[in-house]
Amino acid sequence: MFKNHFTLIYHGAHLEISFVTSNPGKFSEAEKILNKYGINIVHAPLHLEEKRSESVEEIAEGCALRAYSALRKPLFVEDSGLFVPALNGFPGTYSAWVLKKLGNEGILRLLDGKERAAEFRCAIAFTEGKDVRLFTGSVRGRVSGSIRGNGGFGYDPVFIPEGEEKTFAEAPSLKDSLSHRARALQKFGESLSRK
Ligand code: ITT
Repeated sequence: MFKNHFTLIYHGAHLEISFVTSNPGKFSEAEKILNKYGINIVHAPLHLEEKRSESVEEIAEGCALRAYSALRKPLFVEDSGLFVPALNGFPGTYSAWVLKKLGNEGILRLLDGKERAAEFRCAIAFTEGKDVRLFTGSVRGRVSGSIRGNGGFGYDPVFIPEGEEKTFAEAPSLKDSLSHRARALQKFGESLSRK
């Protein structure tokens, strides 16, 4: 059913790891970074129901366990979102839904006249069936004044990472080194390649 899987040499044997996500943008970023650790990845495009929580860690953990019940093979999932302190953390773990309903234009409207600091957070949850291991990453920055750039996905056209002037969508290569996802994936890749 799923054509794409990670293949990793793990204790001298092949370990197949599926990345369960409905988001192709997440998948291609993960593929690029994990390949650097010798982990070949591909895709289990399931959409998992998420429990309500304000914590990306809690959501990722629950999704990993649900995905494992369905697939019964080593896998990881990832939950992420944009957290804006001036909006009390909104859209946070509701980021996917809010983007669908309001778009980036809506986020810009909500922030009109407000402090524009923002943070992307990501939690990766990996399981081989017994326990769940979490790897987190975040990046601070600000929401731009307008929608800029065509690269990336989601909120990339309105997010400028700290110390930079371009949005992630204008300079998608920035994401490989300093995005919330890149930082969590680096920890994950290092941990798996140490085994
Ligand atoms: P899953 O199937 O993996 O859950 P999803 O897109 O629904 O895919 P989430 O529930 O984790 O993923 O929602 C996170 C949303 O936050 C995502 O849809 C984007 O709108 C936004 N987001 C997360 N990471 C982002 C990034 O690197 N750049 C831009 N927007 C991002």
